[in-house]
Order: sequence, then C-alpha cells, then structure tokens
Amino acid sequence: MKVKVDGEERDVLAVWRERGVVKMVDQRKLPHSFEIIDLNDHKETAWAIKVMVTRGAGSIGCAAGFGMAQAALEAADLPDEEFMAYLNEAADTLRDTRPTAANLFKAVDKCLKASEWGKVSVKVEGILREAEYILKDDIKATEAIAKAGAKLIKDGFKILTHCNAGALAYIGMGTALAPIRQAHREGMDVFVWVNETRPRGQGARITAWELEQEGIPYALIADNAAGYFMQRGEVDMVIVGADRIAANGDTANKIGTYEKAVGAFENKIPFWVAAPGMTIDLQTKTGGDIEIEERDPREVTEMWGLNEEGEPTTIRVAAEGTNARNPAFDVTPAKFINGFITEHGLVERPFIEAFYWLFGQPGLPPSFKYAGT
Ligand code: RI2
Repeated sequence: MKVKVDGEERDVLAVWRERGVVKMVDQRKLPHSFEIIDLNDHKETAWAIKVMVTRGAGSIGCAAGFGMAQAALEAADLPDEEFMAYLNEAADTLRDTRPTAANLFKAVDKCLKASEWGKVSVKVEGILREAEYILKDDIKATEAIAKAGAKLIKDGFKILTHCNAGALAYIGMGTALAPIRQAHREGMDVFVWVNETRPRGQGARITAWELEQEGIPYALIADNAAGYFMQRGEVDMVIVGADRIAANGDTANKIGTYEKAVGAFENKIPFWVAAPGMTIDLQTKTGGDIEIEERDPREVTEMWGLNEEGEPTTIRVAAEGTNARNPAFDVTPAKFINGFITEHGLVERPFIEAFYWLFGQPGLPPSFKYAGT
C-alpha cells in the first residue's frame, strides 16, 4: 500500500524479506509512529508474530513463510539430515506462535513441501521461492477479491467492518477493505463504520489509519455501537476478514465478529466474509474444530496510547488484580453469512460444495465427508 510518512509517499508491504532479514511494519506502534523492524533470524520472526508486530491472517502467513526461508538460509551449510531436523524444528517454532489463522500453518507446510526434493542447496532455493510465491499469490488474490467484492457495493453504501482486514493484515489490497478500496477507486461514494475492536484496537489504530491514508470517508465507533447504527438503517452491508474458514463455512474472525453477524441477521443486513483460499481450511469440518487463541488478560485490563506529552503509555483501566479473560477470536456460524468474497469470485450457498470445487485439496482422503451447513 501507499503510505504518507512525514509528508513523503512510500510504497510498503506489511512484511517482506531482504536476504536473511525479515522486515515488517511494526503494527504495534500505529497510528502514532510508522516504523519498520528488522527480524534477523527465524526465532525473531516467530517472536514478532506472537507479540503481533505483524498480524492479520495473510500477513502472518507471509511472515511464517519468510521465517522458514530464514531457517533454510541459517542451516544451508549443514548436511541433509541435520538441515531437515533444523527446518522441522523451525516449523514447530513458527507454528507455536498463534494457533487460529489457517494461513500460518499452510505457509509452513508449503515451505516444508518445497524441501522434499534434491540436495540441500536445491531445497534452500525451493523454500526461498515458495515463500516469495506465497506473498505474490496473496497480492494477486487480494486484487481479485477487490474486483469481485466491489460488485456488491452500490453508490452511497455505508459499510461496517470489524478489526483490520486491510493491506496490513493481508498483503496487497487487504481482504475486507479490498472491495471498499476498489469501489472508492471506481468513484463510488462509500462510507465505512470502523469498530474500534477492543482489546487490541486494530480498528481504531489501523483500519482508521488505512482509510485516512486513502481518503475514504469513515467514522470510528465503539464496538458496542454497531447494533445502534444497524437498527437505525445506517448500515447497508457488513464486510469482515477471516482467520480460518471451516469446510462448512463457519468462520473464525476477531472477537466480536459473531455478535455483529447476529445483529446484521436480525436487521436483514448482508454479511460478507472476504478471504482467499489460503484462509479456507477444508480439513477443519466445522467452527467447533477451530482452536481459538486466548491472549494475556492484561490486554483487557490495560489500554495503550499516547500521553499528553505524546509518549507511548500503557494505562491500567481495571483495578489491580481484576480477573479477566481474553479470547482473541470467535466463530460466526455459516447461517449468518451471506457469502464469501474470494479470488475466484463470490461464493454463495451451498458453501461446502463451492469450497470443495474451488479450493479442494487433492490430498483429502476419498472417504472425507463434509458436515452440512
Ligand atoms: P485477513 C485479525 O486478527 C482479525 O481477525 C482480522 O479480521 C483478521 O486478522 C484479518 O486477517 P489479528 O491477527 O482476513 O489482528 O485480512 O488478531 O487475513
């Protein structure tokens, strides 16, 4: 995406690799400062995924791919057996960071697959190439999502989104924000309701910043205000991203997505999920099978921002010792979802059949039976 930093326009990706170094926009610092951080080995990259230097299903998938590329370079001089042992350990380290988004696991597996043939130097090349392919394919997918999704948007639409499913969450044009960007670029009058997305504030900090950068009109609202605007007829559609989509269409996305979907259903507002095949996991039959990450409760009891002097500060909102829970995602049942905006176009019911034909993996056992939506 193009960003203006100190008055200067720059074209940046959320994540990229330069030789053995992975570079990321430090999303923890946005919108108050725009910083690029260097991760010098795969362990540092794993750390950056875990603490959410980068986040969003697509970006952590690309980061994991680049982490595998770093591991391959780190072990390039080892004999084959030791190289593979090192690579498998790196794969476990990267998988162990955040459990919910499908992209991370798929990226690691793709890189491991690329290491199945040839001598070590060939394997290293294969992994480096695969990690770049993941990034390039993701960029192309978001461009296709933008075009497919823009067809759902009409001039004057007010669209609600939750969390950040933009260019920083999914490399390229983003997922949920891609159709909105496209509609705006086509000259349509679009307006975005941005849920703040507690506890990490991805809506307030990142989505609002991305929309501001592109001059798309929006208003930031408290998470619990979405129903109010839906009930008053001020929301024409909802578009969200996804972290993992099960075979039956049940969708894990940022905590709070489920209640927005229920509100949309009650108010007869179309609810669409924008996501590419990398986020659809046909091996996971239903939403009940998706592992939900639970993060540090201090993210709930504390808030982060700038103080009056403009310095980054954490403040405690709840009393010291307050008991808190912090699930990072919830699952929206397929029945609340009108359809999916994918790189292969709009996917409507029956989801299982459509997913199977569009994204079916040859490796599935022949006896595999999908649970019904
Ligand atoms: P893409 C985020 O999680 C949210 O769930 C958001 O909707 C999703 O990732 C966006 O990912 P987090 O990583 O759909 O901020 O854009 O916890 O891939």
